[in-house]
Amino acid sequence: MNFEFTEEQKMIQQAAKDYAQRELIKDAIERDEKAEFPAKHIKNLAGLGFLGMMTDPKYGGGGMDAISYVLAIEELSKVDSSVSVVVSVCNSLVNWGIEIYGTEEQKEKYLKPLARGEKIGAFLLSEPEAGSDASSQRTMAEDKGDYYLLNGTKNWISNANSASTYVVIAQTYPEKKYRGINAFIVEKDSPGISLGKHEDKMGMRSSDTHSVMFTDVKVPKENRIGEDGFGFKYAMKVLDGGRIGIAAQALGIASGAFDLALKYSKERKAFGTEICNHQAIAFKLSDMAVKIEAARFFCLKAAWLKDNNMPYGIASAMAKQYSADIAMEVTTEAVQIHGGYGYVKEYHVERLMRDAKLTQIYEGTSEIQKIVISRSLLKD
Ligand code: COS
Repeated sequence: MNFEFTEEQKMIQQAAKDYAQRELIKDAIERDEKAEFPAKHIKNLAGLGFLGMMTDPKYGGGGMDAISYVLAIEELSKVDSSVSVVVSVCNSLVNWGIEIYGTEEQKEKYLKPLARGEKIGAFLLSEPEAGSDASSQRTMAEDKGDYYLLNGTKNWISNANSASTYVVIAQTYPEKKYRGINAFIVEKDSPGISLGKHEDKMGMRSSDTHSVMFTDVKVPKENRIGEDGFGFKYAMKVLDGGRIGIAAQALGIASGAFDLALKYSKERKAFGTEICNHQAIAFKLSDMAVKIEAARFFCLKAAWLKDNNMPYGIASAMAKQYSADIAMEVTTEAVQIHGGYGYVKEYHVERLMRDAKLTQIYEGTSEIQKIVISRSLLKD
């Protein structure tokens, strides 16, 4: 076992840290209040190569490994998860699947601009009645010969407005259930696509979340990804990797809140001494640090398995469930350590606590991760 990062991994970690601590922090509170998409930062991060960091350089990406991805997402998420979610969705939910399962034509036309960060992607799986129960797709993709006709509604779509390239999951043969589902690359400006209102969320407020409606949208046959009926497995495989990104995001939120709580506890005095000298606070800090370190190991192990072409679906489910759950615990304690100051916006921790909640919900709730993990335990 080698716990040392390579020079390249350390460089990427530092670049993400520098950007987050110098730039993202400046307007994070304001963006959260206004629920404003961080367009300027996404453009800058795209320029630095983060949106396609894991994609093969042959297709315009950075060719970096999943460990580097975890390190970068953690650093960005210490400050603003509404930004890191764009990096995660583009790399894991959109680029990776097209790179692994797409045709050369699809990679040329769609993956290259995505990997170069010229375009943003979105992944459209969830529906009003198919969130956790992802195989109950109601969006229809009717086979019309040389094109598919898309009709239906997708919900809770990150990057829905800012993306140009959608990957849409839809049902073609309802009688075949999950074996009838397909995945498609759909251009957002196709006639028949309309957006619902921007969701007014509790946390990650400046990420760009909308519902998306499809009315008789024509999708060329050549835009289907993989074999006919591969869409559900495609979505599951893509989510296996996506969950590493969200686990790293939860880890970042927790460690960002911890850093703030540690600093505050060394400055704030009560009963004649800095509050970190009170055991009630010191033990909280210790518990938080242990949980964060465990989450970091989970995230890095899942990434390492992926980098070494070993099965990583269960490891990523464990990483996501644990990291998301401890992010909620750690951010709650960070607010507690700050006392009244923790409850006001200026100190950032209340925002991190609100952001943490979403990591227990999206890309598979904590309960869904337990289904994935327990099924693997009970198999044979
Ligand atoms: N990789 C590859 N194949 C997978 C897979 C994975 N990670 N998970 C399931 N499959 C396959 C199964 O092997 C099965 O195929 P076979 O019958 O050929 O063996 C098929 O997919 C159906 O699997 P299963 O019966 O387990 O499907 P379920 O409907 O029971 O759903 C869960 C399984 C709950 C795990 C799935 O629906 C899920 O992940 N839900 C959450 C979705 C989610 O994250 N939503 C939020 C979206 S935000 S982008």
